[in-house]
Amino acid sequence: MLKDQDRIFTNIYGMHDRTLKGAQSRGHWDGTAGILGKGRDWIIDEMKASGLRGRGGAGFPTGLKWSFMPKESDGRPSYLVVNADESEPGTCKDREIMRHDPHTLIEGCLIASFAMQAHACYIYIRGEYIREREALQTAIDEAYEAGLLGRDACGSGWDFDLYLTHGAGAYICGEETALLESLEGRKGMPRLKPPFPAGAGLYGCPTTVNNVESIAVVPTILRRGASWFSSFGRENNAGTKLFAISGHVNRPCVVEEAMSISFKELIDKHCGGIRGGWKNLKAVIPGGSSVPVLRGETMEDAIMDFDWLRENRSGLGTAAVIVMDQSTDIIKAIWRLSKFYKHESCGQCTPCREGTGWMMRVMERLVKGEARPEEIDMLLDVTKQVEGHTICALGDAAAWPIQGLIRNFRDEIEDRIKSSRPASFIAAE
Ligand code: L3W
Ligand code: SF4
Repeated sequence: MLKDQDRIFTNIYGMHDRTLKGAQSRGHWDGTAGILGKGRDWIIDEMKASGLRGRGGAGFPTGLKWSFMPKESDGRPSYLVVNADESEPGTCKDREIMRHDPHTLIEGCLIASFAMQAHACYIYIRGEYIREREALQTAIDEAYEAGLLGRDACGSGWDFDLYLTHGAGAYICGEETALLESLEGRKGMPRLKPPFPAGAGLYGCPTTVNNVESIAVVPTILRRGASWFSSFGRENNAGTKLFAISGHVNRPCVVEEAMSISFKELIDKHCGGIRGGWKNLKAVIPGGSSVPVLRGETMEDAIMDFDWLRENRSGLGTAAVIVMDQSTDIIKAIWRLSKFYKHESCGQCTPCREGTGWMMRVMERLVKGEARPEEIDMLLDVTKQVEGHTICALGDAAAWPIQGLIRNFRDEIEDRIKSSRPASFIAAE
């Protein structure tokens, strides 16, 4: 288990003072100008050496992503954009950072922007995070007043402005290029990639989009050293990580742990175990709603990192761990996700626009037990037509949970069809 002295997020439960004074007493903003003084190459090299992989779902190496930004300006400004549009079902880790530890993020914005020669950074926060927006804005104002942001930020000689802007409830605006469209004042629809944002992002300028947690860990990594951070977790899965655990555990929580912790330790140590004991575990979605659901038996030996979960045909995603016990109607649970993705599809590409509706409707028939046996393979076929054939990852995200359901719970679907028992969801809806 991670020791308290190795936790980056020291105020994740809001037990301490979140103001600038409180943050400074916990070590934030300590020697920031000195870190900037070590130079851009040092910062990016250190981030690469730390092994940090993006915490927003895709796990792309952060230092490598920063290195894609131009070293020499071609006349266009560079930007950092922080993706705080946390909307993945089950995911509520960035919320805790912004609510209780906002200065960790703000200091990270300055350092990361400096490393990428960005004089401006935009934090795009989801519209529903009203309290978090207020907490963040208060902290930004404090940092300006203290001279930590603005002209000659922290006395470093670097001019830096930080802007907070918010979304209006669309999940798709968490996709990085839809987010940029929204920031520019247009409807949030994903752009075709390439070009990646590092080549042409915000207003056509070089831009890096990073998740809140990815940026908030930067100051501590640079203060304590890349080798300290990379000492946690297995190779290629370095660092500490926030896990948001919900569902049928005794104490749902958000907790910072070492990457590669076992699922069993994570649940026993921090959540008081599975509701009704381990035998009662039925299924787990280990990384937010976009990754395939796994059977409970598989999870008993699971290692919570990118590689183990990918090798076992799921993913770490946002590390939002959704636990379901034997009382769960798993078909109905995945149907509910289908409904979500259908609702959130931006509709610009046909396989996603039409496919999410198709998948949801067949899922509805499976829940009700009205489907014919051959519809299971037909549904699987539809998921394959959507997967990999769309502009952004929402198509994959809609397809994968259903593929996981069919792969791992086919027996239950077949039983439902055989017994044709109506599901409780008709009444619930
Ligand atoms: C330059 C290249 N840049 C990749 C950059 C790219 C992006 C990052 C990852 O997210 C995941 C999905 C779900 N040159 C590059 C390059 N990049 N190749 O690296 O890119 P990519 O395409 O692997 O993924 P993505 O589309 O950014 C998809 C997860 O996101 N997800 C989660 C959504 C919700 C939240 C939340 O609530 N916090 O994140 C939804 O699908 O796991 O795997 O920056 O530009 N050659
Ligand atoms: Fe829009 Fe779906 Fe296409 Fe993404 S995959 S661009 S959400 S229609």
